[in-house]
Amino acid sequence: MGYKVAVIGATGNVGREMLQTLVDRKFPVDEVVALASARSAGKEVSFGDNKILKVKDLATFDFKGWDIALSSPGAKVSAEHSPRAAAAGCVVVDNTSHFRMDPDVPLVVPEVNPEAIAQYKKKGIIANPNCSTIQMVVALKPLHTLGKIKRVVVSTYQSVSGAGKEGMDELFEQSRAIFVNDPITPRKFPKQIAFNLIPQIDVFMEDGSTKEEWKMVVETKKILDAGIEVHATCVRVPVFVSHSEAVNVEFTRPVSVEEATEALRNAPGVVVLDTREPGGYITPVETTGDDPVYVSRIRKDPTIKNGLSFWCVADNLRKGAALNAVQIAEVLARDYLKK
Ligand code: 11C
Repeated sequence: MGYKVAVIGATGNVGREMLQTLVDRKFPVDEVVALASARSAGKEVSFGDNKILKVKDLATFDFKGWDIALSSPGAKVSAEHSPRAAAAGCVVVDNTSHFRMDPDVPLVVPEVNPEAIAQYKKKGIIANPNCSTIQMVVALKPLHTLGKIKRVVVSTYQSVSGAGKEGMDELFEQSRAIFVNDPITPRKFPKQIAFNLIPQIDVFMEDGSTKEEWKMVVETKKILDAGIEVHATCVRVPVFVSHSEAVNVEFTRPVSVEEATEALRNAPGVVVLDTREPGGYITPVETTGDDPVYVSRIRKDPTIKNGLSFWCVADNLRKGAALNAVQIAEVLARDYLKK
């Protein structure tokens, strides 16, 4: 017997990927419903190769009798509808930023803190972290076990798909416009993104950091260890899918490159590709559509006492969003909602 699963925000980049990931991972689904705003109701989305789902209106959908909702609409929509679904007995895995820092909502990356899922009983909601945080903590976890991390300095190179389909359309349209000499009018992004990069993701905070940078700090503390200091610079780059990160780690004790590489090689969800020769590292186009968090360029940082740097790339729509949500649903199904 399987589960009745609702996918909220089913017409978006992440919603579509959630439907595909449920199929790819053979999640035991008895029935699936695709939900979105009234504007998208009636549209069609694929569920695997042979099934088409007609999108239903989220606002009028009754969640009674549904087991799990994978939710990725805007944060405001989630604020209203995730608690409504949870109140009807449907456990929500919420991919928006709205509930992540709520102390009664677990923020989960299954390779890092699966035990936190048990706290879903408080509100019936589990939060899926921000994509840039997810891939970083998957790589940091085995290193933290090895040498207790004190501080992380990270620079991100984030693809336009993090800003949704509109972000992808804007990169495509601006790239085309440049070749045919058309004028460029930024809409989704604050400046030209084609053949450029933008050191701003999300809104500015009072201290001069951006909200994306703030998320990496507070989410890492909540998921991995409140004692780890994080300093982030988040940059949008003209790449369609997959986020990359240059990560610098300061440990409490010495950790050799060999030890770190071995720990990363044995870590769940991580693939090390690091041959120290031209092309012996991962790039974003190579990870797109793939599940693992890839790690390359592992090397010592001789400028601090116990320092190590690495390069990390993952598909932001899969491990950074849909896959992580489905993995949470798998733990829920296996350990808490047995059928
Ligand atoms: C981006 N990381 O690349 C963002 C997208 O808090 O879930 C995901 C925003 C979030 O723009």
